[in-house]
Amino acid sequence: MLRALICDVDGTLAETERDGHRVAFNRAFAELGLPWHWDVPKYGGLLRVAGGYERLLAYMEEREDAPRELAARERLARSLHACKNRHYATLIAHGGLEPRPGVRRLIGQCLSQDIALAVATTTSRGNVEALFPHLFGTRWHELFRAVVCAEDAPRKKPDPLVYRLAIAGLGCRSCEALAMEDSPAGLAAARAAGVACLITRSSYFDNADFTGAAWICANLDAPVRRSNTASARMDVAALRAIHAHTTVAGGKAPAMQPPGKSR
Ligand code: XBP
Ligand code: MG
Repeated sequence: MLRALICDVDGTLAETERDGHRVAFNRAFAELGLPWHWDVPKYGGLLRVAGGYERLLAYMEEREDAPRELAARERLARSLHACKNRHYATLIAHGGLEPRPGVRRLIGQCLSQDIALAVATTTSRGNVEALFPHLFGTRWHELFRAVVCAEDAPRKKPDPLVYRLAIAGLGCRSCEALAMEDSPAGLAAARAAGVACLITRSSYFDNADFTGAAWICANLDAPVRRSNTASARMDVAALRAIHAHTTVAGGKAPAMQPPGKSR
């Protein structure tokens, strides 16, 4: 039986990567006087590395003008990351990010129909605390039974740690939860923790391979049609139907996928 929905943040609840973190990284580069710039496709490639700090270190590998010594690189990455997170919070405060379609609706429906909510994210806690009041109001803490962030799970996705901690925080079994993700690393993390996973495609992972997902949709307002349910949009009935027909251990992908990728 479905008891909980575990939500990824970046790319899933809002397009935070393209319109938030990427923009904030570029402001941090400028603030620290670096001639570095991540355009939309460049940042897409860098997303193969989970974690903003780790992403900066990976980028320095390809830069001639990055510090040579590892310790100096780490110092610079720490400064840039802290600066980026400040710019990210400022950007949100100025109304730079909105929830993706259907996010607020589905969260509300889950709460009114006894589906507990948790967050499982690779992003830093400060970024969640900056974003969530904007997405869900100042009492957002009351919506989520567990909020697991980078500081809690230092081994980042695709490692399953963040999902294991979310399951523990929820107090349910992994087979009683459904994950909601937008990336292959997130899908792998959820599945490795024994949690079936619904994919809502974000701009950066529009064409990614999501074999093994319990369901794939363009966004939460897209129609859901499958043998055991037909909903105009992703709702609790659809979540329950998708969950009921999923076996993570068996690793089977659904036979059907809704057409279209409109967002
Ligand atoms: C999110 C991440 C994070 C964000 C930036 O992945 O990988 O690193 O890009 O946040 P997911 P930080 O959506 O799979 O959780 O800079 O705080 O790392
Ligand atoms: Mg994500």
